[in-house]
Amino acid sequence: MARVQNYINGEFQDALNGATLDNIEPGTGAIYGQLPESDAQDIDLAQTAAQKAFSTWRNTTLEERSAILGRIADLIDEQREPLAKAESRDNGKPLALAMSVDIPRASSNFRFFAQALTQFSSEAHESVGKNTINFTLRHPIGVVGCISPWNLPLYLFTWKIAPALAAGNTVVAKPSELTPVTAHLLAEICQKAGLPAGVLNIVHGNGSSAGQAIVEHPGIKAVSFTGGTKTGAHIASVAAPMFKKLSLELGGKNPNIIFADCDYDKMMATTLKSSFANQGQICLCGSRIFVERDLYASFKTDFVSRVAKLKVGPPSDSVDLGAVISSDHQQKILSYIDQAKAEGGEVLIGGNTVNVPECPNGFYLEPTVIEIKDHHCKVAQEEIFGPVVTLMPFDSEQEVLAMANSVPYGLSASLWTSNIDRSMRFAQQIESGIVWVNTWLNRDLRTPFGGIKASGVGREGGLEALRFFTEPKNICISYQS
Ligand code: TXE
Repeated sequence: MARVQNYINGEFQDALNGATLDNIEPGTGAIYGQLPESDAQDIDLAQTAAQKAFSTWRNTTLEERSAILGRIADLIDEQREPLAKAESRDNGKPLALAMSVDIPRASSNFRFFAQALTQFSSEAHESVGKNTINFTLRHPIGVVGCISPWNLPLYLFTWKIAPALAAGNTVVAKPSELTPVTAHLLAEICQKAGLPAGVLNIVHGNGSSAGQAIVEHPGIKAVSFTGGTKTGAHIASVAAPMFKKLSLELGGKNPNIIFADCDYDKMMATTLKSSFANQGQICLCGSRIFVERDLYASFKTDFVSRVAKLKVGPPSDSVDLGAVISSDHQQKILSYIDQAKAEGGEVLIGGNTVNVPECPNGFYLEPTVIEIKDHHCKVAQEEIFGPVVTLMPFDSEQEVLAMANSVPYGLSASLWTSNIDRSMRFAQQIESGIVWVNTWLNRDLRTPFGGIKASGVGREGGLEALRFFTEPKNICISYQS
């Protein structure tokens, strides 16, 4: 494995305190490397470098900025295979998924914002009859913090960093301590692409020390965070009194609502993915499946028999599910399955660890379907973030809408129907930031991305992200006619 180091002011270095954390490979359960266990000193060093680089980077022409970000995208494409292998090993996800989704999306993030920055413009407002013109400048904020989770490591890391850099900010970024490797490889790519020293600084370490220091640092003016809802609430409590700009992309407990008039084959193939892709560790997974009663019995039989065919195994093999991220997470998921049984849920398939003979200590779990009687049960209300879905029938639109909206979260929802009127009624009333009709995880990077309720605050994506990473300044000029 590549030796993971901090990347500060264009140089690779260990944590100033010399401490390291072990990096565990989910597929084998073995320690396979170390990463710096950085603390506030390293964040301060990174912030100083970013502050120094800011005045030059913000004045770098749009063409030059765009060219550098475009080169980063090209280099990610060139190194797709080694990056995908590193991501799969570090996270436990199937290699094919990293090859087809994670790494291509990381390069798309850079390419998209390399182009978007050349199209970003501000507004002018002429106060007609008052001899006054207003125009609004959009300036970069300064040094910003980007903190990302382990489930889609390079995908989500670049989803924050690319717009922050495109808008002219300099960045102090921290990937998850559980998946540091592709962030380290990204630093090498940025160096090669000619990103000036100090513009992007990557610091590794635990959330409670390195992450917390980013949020607390008075010289880091905005924080973009993706991760758990509890962590998001804590970050808000630290950052809000400092009046930092905050974008919080948090958990989800998304409904997948299936009507009898849907395109059955397309729905079934997509529902398998929306339930179990990335071992169910995507905040957009449709973990609560509701099926119209007329279709319920046949759906249940077909779905369970399709789930039975999913292959779980070492992420480097041709498998549908690899390993979950950690032993702790595996135990947490299993405890939810126990809780579901205690609350009267029936495990239709799965529910156990998987013994993979060549990797006996890996963190493998069976894809699990639980039939529930009451949508208020814990397993249908709390984010499990694993290969576990609940299944329940419904009789009417009103009933399923009430059940769908009954959770604290509001990130995304999927609806399967051929009735356009119904899809519009749902889209209007469902409490979520994203609604997919007859599709799932279908993303156009120009569209706003984010949730409501406990799923977060603010939007990422397209111009929303460039607006987040800039501060508007209105200039009002009165003139003599
Ligand atoms: O997230 P954390 P974890 C959910 C999912 C999962 C749960 C916990 O339910 O089980 O979150 O996952 C950093 N100040 N999602 O433990 O702890 C941390 O180091 C600053 C949803 O990984 O929130 C990491 O880089 N930073 C999700 C990042 O925050 C702190 C994706 C996320 O860690 C910090 C992943 C602090 N005090 C998990 N504490 C989604 N919505 O996509 C931690 N961090």
